[in-house]
Amino acid sequence: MAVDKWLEKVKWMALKVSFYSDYILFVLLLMFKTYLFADLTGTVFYKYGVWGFIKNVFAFLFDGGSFNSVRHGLLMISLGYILLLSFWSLFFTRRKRIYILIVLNAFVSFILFADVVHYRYFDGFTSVALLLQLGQVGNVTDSIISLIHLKDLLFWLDVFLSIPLFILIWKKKWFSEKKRAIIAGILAFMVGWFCIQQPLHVFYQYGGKKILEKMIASESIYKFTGIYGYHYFDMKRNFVDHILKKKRVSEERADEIQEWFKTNTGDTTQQTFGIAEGKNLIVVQLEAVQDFVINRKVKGQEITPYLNELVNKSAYFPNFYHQAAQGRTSDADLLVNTSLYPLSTGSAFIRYSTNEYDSISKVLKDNGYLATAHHAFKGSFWNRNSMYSSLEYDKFYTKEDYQPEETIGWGASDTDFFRQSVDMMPEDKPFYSFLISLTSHHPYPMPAKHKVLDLDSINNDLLENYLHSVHYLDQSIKILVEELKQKGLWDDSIVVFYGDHDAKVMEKGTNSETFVTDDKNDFEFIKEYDQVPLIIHLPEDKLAGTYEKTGGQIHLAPTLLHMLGFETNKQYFMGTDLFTEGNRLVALRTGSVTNGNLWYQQAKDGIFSNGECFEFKTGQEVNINQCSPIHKQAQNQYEISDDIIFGNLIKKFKKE
Ligand code: GP9
Ligand code: MN
Repeated sequence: MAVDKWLEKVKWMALKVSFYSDYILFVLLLMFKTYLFADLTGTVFYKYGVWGFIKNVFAFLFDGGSFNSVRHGLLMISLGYILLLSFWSLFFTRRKRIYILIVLNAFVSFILFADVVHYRYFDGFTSVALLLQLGQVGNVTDSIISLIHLKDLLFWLDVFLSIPLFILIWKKKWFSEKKRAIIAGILAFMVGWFCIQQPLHVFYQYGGKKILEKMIASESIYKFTGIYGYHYFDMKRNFVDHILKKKRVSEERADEIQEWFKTNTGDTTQQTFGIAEGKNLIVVQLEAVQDFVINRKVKGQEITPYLNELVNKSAYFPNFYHQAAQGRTSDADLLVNTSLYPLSTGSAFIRYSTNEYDSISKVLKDNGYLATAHHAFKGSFWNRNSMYSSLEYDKFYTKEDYQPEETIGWGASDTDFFRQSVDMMPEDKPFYSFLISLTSHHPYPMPAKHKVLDLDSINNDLLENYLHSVHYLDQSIKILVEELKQKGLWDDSIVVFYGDHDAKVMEKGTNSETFVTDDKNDFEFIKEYDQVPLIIHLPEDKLAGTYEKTGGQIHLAPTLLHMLGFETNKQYFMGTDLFTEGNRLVALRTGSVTNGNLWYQQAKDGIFSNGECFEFKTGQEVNINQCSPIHKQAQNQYEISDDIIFGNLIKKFKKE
């Protein structure tokens, strides 16, 4: 009797399970594909092997109740996303549900497959921005085909196998099951929700929220949330910026902005216009190099002996400022190449990479130059793959293109990077090469053999390491210039060096403050904090000298293009030529601003009257109201720049 009852129960259970078998199979298949994805890309939980992967899913059952292995391996969160993606299919009749699951499976398989192929070629995963730019990529079909491996077909096998099933269900009436699984659907949703929220909650405690907000690198999001989570956050970011909170700029405002450009920019100077006509342009963005290292000695040793020599043969701007904000390196890049301000939050490279921009590369390309960008790091970092496609570089050389003999810190040593970049520069054609160095990246770890200066007297580890790495960079720049000379490019090019942003080594009240400011007044600290060197070398050392006037990264594009003999009044560049008369207005994106006579220092709370106003030359504090006009000017400029980016106005202006 009891046996019969049990048998009944088992039968009942089997029936239930068989009713959900399609859904269970769907979840299992996608979990397998999640693993396959990690395996093919060599990321996160590939190290477990298939068994290890499965064991990890259930580790919480044996592991003293701990969910850690599940969380760390991103299994729980991936399962959560699969459930949330599909739970609603359970609200349909079984026949429809199977159709839905087949389509969802094909859709996810396609995304995973595209991600694997993309990862092999570019590092990083596909994104909404990259999909929107597919048309601009040019003909890469051949290289895509060569990147597909046989094992990738595993993503598709079940999709193909499900096609006959699809037809079968379509044709056979017996398969049309009318029952719905509402409760199971709600349950799948709740489990999915928990599987996502629980690990996210833990990640947030380790600073995950910031990483998710900034979305600097697709891989770091993936490490937090798995591949489905990454796509979710990428889509969310795009949805918020481009649909939900899209800022519409009125026609009137657009006209007002165009008017502003007519009266405020586009001036040229007889002195430098066309001074380097027909020459190449090589721009080198130096990671975290601040101006205080130039001509600075410690116990008689120069920190940057080579740059100190170079400033004497070049146009050197000691009162030059970085204007980068949260987007750091990418912001400096935006400022220099597009002459627009960075956004106050996030990076325009990430949030608005598919916009139309005016840029050095575009102007030069239109005039027969070949434009290349070089950075020996992942192409997906700061969303450069997408942004550089918008800036229309002919080629972006990334980590994949360099074979460093030595790696330091984040990647290829600057010496290797510079040497190999020179090899990549074209022989004929005038060209524009934009190089971004990397070795001197915070926190500046340098191998002992590169710590050649005696800096013990400084008594500040971070600052010492920083100076060692800047010294190393200085010597790499020497090699770069020698290589350029050897190739006959030094006197055939404008070569520009500038620092991308502050180095985060200056801290008030510590010996780093005294080191940098030489015990001068408070204003010295403020000024030095964002000062980066600008060194422009022209063939035959033309224009060599020290230019004390103020300037910022936003002014470089018009300055350099004018030297090459190109007018910029048709471009929407917010900066103006650094060689025209007088000081330039330098608005830092922190809200501080100078015009060379006054310096407005923004308070942390952003309230104007809580800030400070200084006389630029003397460092004397003056009445705050004196700074009101430059503060207003800066605010006006940020608003114009933001509207251009939020409203993709350059595209609109160019169409008119
Ligand atoms: C990495 C490099 C560093 O690609 O640009 O970026 P940062 O952390 O300085 O913004
Ligand atoms: Mn940087």
